[in-house]
Amino acid sequence: MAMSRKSTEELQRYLLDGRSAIDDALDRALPSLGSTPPALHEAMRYTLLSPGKRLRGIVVLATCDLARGSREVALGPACAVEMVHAASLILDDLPCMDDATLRRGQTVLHKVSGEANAILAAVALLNAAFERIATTPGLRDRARRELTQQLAAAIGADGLIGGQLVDLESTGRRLDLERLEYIHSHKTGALFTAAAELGMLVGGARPREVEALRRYAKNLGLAFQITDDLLDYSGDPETTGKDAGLDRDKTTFVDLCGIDGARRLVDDLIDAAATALQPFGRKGRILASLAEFVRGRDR
Ligand code: GRG
Repeated sequence: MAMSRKSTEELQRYLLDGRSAIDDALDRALPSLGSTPPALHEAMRYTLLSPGKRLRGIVVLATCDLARGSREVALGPACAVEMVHAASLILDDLPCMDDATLRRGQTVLHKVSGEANAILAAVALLNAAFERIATTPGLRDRARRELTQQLAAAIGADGLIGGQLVDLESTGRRLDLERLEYIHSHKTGALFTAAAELGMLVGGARPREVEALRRYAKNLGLAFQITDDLLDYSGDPETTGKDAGLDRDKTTFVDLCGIDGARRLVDDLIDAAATALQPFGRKGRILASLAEFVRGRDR
């Protein structure tokens, strides 16, 4: 469904504000350049502060806003999610994984700092993420514990790491739709779902709201990955800021469903995400617009 001009403008403003609040908070969260050891801090900042869309952090802010939580408090978990995401990009780009050359419009970290420093920077970013959760002011003990647990679970064997491993061992093999969905709901979807869960925990959402927003995030995360497959197939590196054609040896949604079939799948998932928001009425409009943005994204 095409968005009205008013919704588009409102979302653009929300994305700009959210991105700039998250960028500032990320900058403040890390030791400044030149801190010891300088090479490590340079490497951490290189990927973390490069121009990402900050969509996962924005999902934390938007789900917290929906539950009428404090934006100030939500910025801590939003930064944590973006730190985990940046760590995963650094590792994913390594020669032993996707062997990428371009990320966020710049040369991948391991080609600038060497593989060893890139791996260390990724591990340091993961630690910085949990430090954020531990030090975010204004959280009750129970919420802090649950935030820690949700984020750890999203990264682990039943999340990004598990999905990535199955993705790597499936390279060069023909997969069916069920296995492909497993890979992507873990490798990509898990962090979107965690982002929504973190935002709801900060906002103190009620169980029925949590259930609905989990459904929203699950559909959004998978739709996001399918649009990523489409962009790998036909996107423009000038616009996406990353290599095209890296999925050449992998089975993608485009291989299994064709371009039109993959687009239809995205439509179905975005429609399901919008349906999950219906109980919230107008309060859910930013998240609904965000889903529309994912449907039409070119970067
Ligand atoms: C220990 C955190 C950790 C991970 C280890 C390497 C790995 C396991 C998982 C890889 C996960 C991964 C990179 C999935 C791809 C997700 C994806 C579509 C990334 C692109 O996201 P965008 O477009 O990127 O939101 P920007 O640059 O805008 O942030």
